[in-house]
Parts: sequence; C-alpha cells; structure tokens
Amino acid sequence: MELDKLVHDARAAFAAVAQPAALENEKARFLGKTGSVTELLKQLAKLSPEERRTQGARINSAKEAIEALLAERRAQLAEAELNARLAQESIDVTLPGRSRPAGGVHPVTRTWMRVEEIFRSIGFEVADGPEIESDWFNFTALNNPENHPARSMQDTFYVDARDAAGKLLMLRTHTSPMQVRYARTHQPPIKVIAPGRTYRVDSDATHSPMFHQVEGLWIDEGVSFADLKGVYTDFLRRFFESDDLQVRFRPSFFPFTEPSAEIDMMFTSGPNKGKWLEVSGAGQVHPTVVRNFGLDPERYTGFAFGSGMDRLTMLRYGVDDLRLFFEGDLRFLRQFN
Ligand code: 2U9
Repeated sequence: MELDKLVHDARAAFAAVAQPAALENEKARFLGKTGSVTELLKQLAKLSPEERRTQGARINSAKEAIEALLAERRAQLAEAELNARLAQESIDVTLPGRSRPAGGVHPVTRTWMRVEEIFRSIGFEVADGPEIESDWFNFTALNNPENHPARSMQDTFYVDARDAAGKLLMLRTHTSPMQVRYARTHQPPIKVIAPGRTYRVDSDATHSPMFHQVEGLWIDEGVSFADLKGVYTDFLRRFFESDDLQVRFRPSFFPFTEPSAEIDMMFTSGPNKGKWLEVSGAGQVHPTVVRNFGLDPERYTGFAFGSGMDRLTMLRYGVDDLRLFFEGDLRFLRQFN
C-alpha cells in the first residue's frame, strides 16, 4: 500500500512541474541519496532474509516504475520546450530575400587597371611601395636641391615622426621614390611603372590633396628620348582608343630629368577636338639620379615620365571637376558601371 502511494505521489509531483530543472529536484526527493525510495531500501537491513527478498523485490519494482515515470516526463518537457522554440523562431520562407546589389569599379581604378595592362603588354613591371617616405627617397635621390620650393611645409605633408635612422618622414609627393627603391634593387634593363596614391598641399577643381600618379622608368644601354616618344605616344593612343591622337613634347624643367618636357595631346574628334591638352611630364633621367641607383650614367641612360591618373580619367570621360571622384556620390559613380 505504502509503495503504491509512493508511485502515485511521484506521478503527481512529476506532472506538477513545468521546467526540466524543477523535475530534477523532484527526482531527488524520490530517488536521491536521502530520497524516499532510498530510505526504504536502507530499512531492508533490519529484516529477515526471507522478508528482505520479497520486500526488496517490491521496492525495486516501485523504483523502476518511478524511473519510468521520470523518463516519460523528461521526454514530455523536452518536447514542449522544443515546440515552444519552434513556434517562437519560426521563419517565413515565403518572404522576399534581402538583395545585395553588386558594387562597381571606381573610374580612377579603371584607369589604373588600364594603365597597368597597357604597360605590362610592352614589358614593363608594376612596382608598389610605401606612401610614407623619407625625404631622401622623395627628394634628395631625385636631385632636388635642399632649398627647392616643393620641399616646403606649404607644398608637402610632413609626418610628426622620424624613421629608424632619424630621417624626416613625409607623405610622398610623387611615386618617384618607388622607382628609386626599385632601381636600387634591380639590374638593368630597368623597365617599370609605379602607379599609386600621392599627396600635396593643393586643393581646387583640378587639384586634390590626395591624387593618383603613374610614373614610368626605362633604363638600359642606349635607351633614348626617341624611345620615350614612341612608348608614350603608343600608350596615349591605346589608352584613349584613338589611332590618330596627336602628341607633342614642349621643353620644360624638372630637377630629376635633363632634358625635360611637358607632353601635350590633341584629340582629332569629340568635344575636345583640336585643343592641345597637357597630360604628362617626362625626360631623360638626370645622370645624378642614375648614379643614385648605383649605376654608371656613362653606360646607362633612359627616360622617365609622370602622369596624373585622375587627370587621364577626367580626359577620358569628359569630367571637369576632380572633386567629383572623391565625394562618393553614387549618382556620379554609377555612370561608370
Ligand atoms: C625617377 C626619375 C625621374 C618622373 C617625371 C614628371 C616629369 C612630371 C607630373 C605629371 C603630372 C606630376 O602628377 S603630376 O602632377 N610629373 O611632370 N614626372 S618626369 O621622373 C622621374 C621619376 C623617377 C627615378
């Protein structure tokens, strides 16, 4: 009678709880170390062997009945918990998906990619290097005199730090320092372009404090100004997809080239037809610069050029304000994709 009541009580207790943790507390009350069933089993020691066998068998079958009830209730609670979660976290698979519109390539990046492709096709390597430079690589190695105005605080962004050797640091004003780094670690023929971001204290419709340049350098025995004219004219005609584009070289001055030239070009059709447009600077690399590469300028000669990639992009697409490239206005940028 007492055992039947115990099983009955366990059933009621297990049914009364709603949480798995509470159920485990109820289990302890019946089957735990000091639980009712355990206490009954302890009493068996006081009985005679005969009674112990019959009473033990009864207690064990009550214990098994309680364990079965416990397992059944555990399964019920687990299922209820799962059903509650499923109801709460249900997903409506018929809702429309979130769209992820494709990005686009920036117009200056398009120019950058085209420039690399054209120069690679005629055997130039592409070099990449630091935007924070020492003034030796940016100015001194390029034959800029100590008092050159480009070195002034008004024209150049200096960095409030120095390199390991204590040299003054700055944001590079052209990609030329990369050409110097490349030329000092490679043997002729040196045939390389250095595209990248450059920085000057300058800001208006055609100048931005950060802009993109590509410079080229070809040094070997017997490389002449005639090679510069051929390579650069070919580049411009391929870049602007115009076989009859006209090119002229005007005398100029740069500390790192001698002789130096400004390069102008003229479209033979389209809105800019018939106007000479300045696109680049160039020249024969100055003997002092060749010497700074560790090479003998009597044996090795060559040319260098520098072009603004933002300017090339403006000319190619007919954009008249450089600032549009850096404002991030999608209405403008979408037109190039
Ligand atoms: C080395 C030696 C010589 C690169 C050159 C120019 C002329 C030039 C301007 C074009 C427009 C800069 O972006 S811009 O404002 N560049 O006029 N650049 S010759 O001469 C070099 C470069 C590297 C070692």
